Amino acid sequence: MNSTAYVKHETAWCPGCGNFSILDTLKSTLEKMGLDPHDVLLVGGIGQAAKTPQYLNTNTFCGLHGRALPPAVAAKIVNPGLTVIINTGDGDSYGEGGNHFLHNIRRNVDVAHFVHDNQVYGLTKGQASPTTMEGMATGAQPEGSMNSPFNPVLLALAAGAGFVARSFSGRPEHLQAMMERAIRYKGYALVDILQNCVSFNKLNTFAWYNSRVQEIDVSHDPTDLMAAMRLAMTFGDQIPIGVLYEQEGPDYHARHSLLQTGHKLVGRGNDPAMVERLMRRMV
Ligand SMILES: Cc1ncc(C[n+]2csc(CCOP(=O)(O)OP(=O)(O)O)c2C)c(N)n1
Ligand SMILES: [Mg+2]
Repeated sequence: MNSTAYVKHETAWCPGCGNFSILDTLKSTLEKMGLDPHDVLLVGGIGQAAKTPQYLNTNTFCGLHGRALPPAVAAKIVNPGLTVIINTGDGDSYGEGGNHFLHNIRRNVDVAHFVHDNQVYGLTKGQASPTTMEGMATGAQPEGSMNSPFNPVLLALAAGAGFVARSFSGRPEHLQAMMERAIRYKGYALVDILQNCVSFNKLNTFAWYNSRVQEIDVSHDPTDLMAAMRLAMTFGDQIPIGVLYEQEGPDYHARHSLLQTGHKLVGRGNDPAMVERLMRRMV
């Protein structure tokens, strides 16, 4: 593979944004894994995080806000040879896309989902997201967010996700290891990436995360769901980062006999005469 294959494009992010490190780490992970750009599909929704696919020259699709997962899993289902990676924000995937998040965990299509969790709506200038801490004030809610946040990694574990990890944009080596394991995992894999937003989140700053994140001890058994849940619930003075949970199980393709027997849309011949016959039958 040509190591300069993943050329980056100029971004529209603020100087100091955690997205730069996530983009660089994604690029180096894909290169380290030797994945050719034509075998990779990056999917985003809408938001600053969701622009990530637009900044690397591979196959990309940016859909609607909250709706990155449906086209991503559809592409993987019909083209199992693709490595499908989703880059979205906390608002995109935990807010407006909350239902797609929950139900695609159940579907377990083999995709890697990287949520850039800056605990705020960045693109739209600072409204509270589902992970915004209670009381956090921004220009959009000067009296502070009045809702309780939810815990995305705990939610993913409760919904049955087979791979759940947490990382931080300020620890690129750690992040690269998490990205690689998530891409290699056969099934839906979530990496919740804590990320600073210099413009709209003045509470959860780089220093705030940096002084709290701690790599999970090697003694942790990632197949132990209850231990994973305890680590997931630790989010305060200490924030454990690493693979919380990893358990093998049948993915979407393995559960569907038709897909197992090699049926796929990609590569299938195209028969315009058959389409015409079908159309005639409908009129
Ligand atoms: C259907 C729809 N609803 C709302 C919006 C407005 N909108 C665009 S991005 C966004 C929030 C982005 O927040 P997040 O996903 O956390 O990404 P960030 O910008 O923080 O990276 C919202 C509400 C939209 N474009 N489309
Ligand atoms: Mg956000």
